[in-house]
Amino acid sequence: MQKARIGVTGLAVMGRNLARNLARHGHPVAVHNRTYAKTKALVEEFGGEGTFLPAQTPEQFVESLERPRRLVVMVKAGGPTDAVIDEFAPLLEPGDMIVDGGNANFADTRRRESALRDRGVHFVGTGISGGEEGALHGPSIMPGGSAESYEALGPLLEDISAKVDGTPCCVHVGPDGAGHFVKMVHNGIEYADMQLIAESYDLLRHAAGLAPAEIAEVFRTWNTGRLESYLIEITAEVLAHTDASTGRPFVDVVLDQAEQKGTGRWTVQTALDLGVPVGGIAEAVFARSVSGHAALREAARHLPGPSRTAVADPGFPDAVEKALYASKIVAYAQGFHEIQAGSAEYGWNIDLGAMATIWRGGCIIRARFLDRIRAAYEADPHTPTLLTDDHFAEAVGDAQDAWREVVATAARLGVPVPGFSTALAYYDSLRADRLPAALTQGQRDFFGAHTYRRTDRDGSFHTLWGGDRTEVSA
Ligand code: NBP
Repeated sequence: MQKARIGVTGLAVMGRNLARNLARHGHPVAVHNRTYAKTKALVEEFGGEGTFLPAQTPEQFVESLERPRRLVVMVKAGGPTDAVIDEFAPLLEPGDMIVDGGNANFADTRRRESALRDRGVHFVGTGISGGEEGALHGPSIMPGGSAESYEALGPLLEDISAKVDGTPCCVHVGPDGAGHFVKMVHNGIEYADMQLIAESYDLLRHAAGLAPAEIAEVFRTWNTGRLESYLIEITAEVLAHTDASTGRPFVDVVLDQAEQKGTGRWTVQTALDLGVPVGGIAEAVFARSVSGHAALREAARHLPGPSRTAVADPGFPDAVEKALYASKIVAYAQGFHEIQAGSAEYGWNIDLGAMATIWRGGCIIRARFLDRIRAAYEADPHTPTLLTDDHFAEAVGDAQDAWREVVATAARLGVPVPGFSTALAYYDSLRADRLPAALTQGQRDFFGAHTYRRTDRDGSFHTLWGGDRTEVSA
């Protein structure tokens, strides 16, 4: 009986396309789904694309895989993933691998990896980005798990991943939950990137007074320069689109309430736990949240705003481009800081430059810009922030006047730019000689005797605020 090199269980959009991608690359692939109809439909529709071995039961599926078994799970994250693991794990033998390609929380992945390790089964939490198109034509793949499992899986995953300049967009990220952690931060950065683009659109529309079709042209121009990216490209497409039933710009007939599935929120929650400031990502998550609070917005709609409503400066779109580029550098610097902190906390030893390399293709945030980040980490793998890299420092330095002007204009005209503003505040906080945190420490010592350190000598101190205000060592 012919054996499959790899198997995919869970054949909704992602699993089906991943299985087809594997088959198209000449890898015999076993396919299974809880409901057999999906398996049958896949083989009937796409059987000609390669060798598919359909299985009706988990036993048949496991039996059809060559050893060590490579079993990819592409089901809904959360409970369904646990249910599938519980179903398949008893059928596996030491050395076999379960690859979870869903959007799992990295903490769940760590728990699952540890439980399966005790049984000798490798659990490989793997981030896969690029949506259904990416899964079919080449996604960006972020596998965690053991180095040993990557030896058996890596060549297959690299084969089906996107390629940029011949380099696969797939690399072993690190042990246990490292792959899903990095995928989570990737999605958080994606939220920030989308929010900054949305603010740029809003400014061009409501501050510069351009129509959606005109703004589409601005984005098309930007896409020929340093901002070139998949997200800028599709922004131009969406803005140029006309609604067929009304003849109005498509963007004007879409309800302005953004949804989210959770990875952006996890990125922020995790950043809070790690003590990493990721304001750009947090504001993006909050901006979606604000948009969704319909009753709150309705109640506040009558609140007064500024009387001036537009700018006349023809150079404004160029200034917005600069503000967007600078804010984007900040958001990515924050995301990479979070990966650096997670890697240190969990002992993953993640190569940050390699993450930028595998995000250059296949995934939603793919962009020319990522090559710059790769180069920055190549120049200094331990740089505390991308902002001090020569290229980025110069780019932000050149952009800063325009960036400040854009944020000030937005404030004057009442256009909300939480992403631009928080990015600028972060930049100014990092470069400040002195922060008002000194005052905060004084207040904390005053009301809670929390103590403070001094600039001129070592140790911790407390001032006797309720007494004669002398200072004592703490
Ligand atoms: P869904 O997330 O919609 O999940 C549907 C699949 O899960 C079906 O195969 C379904 O089987 C199976 N399933 C469920 Br639901 N409960 C199950 C259970 N208790 N036991 C066994 N199977 C169960 O599919 P998707 O959109 O293809 O996404 C798959 C994974 O990839 C998710 O984790 C998702 O977060 C992740 N992801 C998705 C995208 C994207 O663009 N869609 C991008 C990146 C990552 P059934 O057919 O029998 O109901």
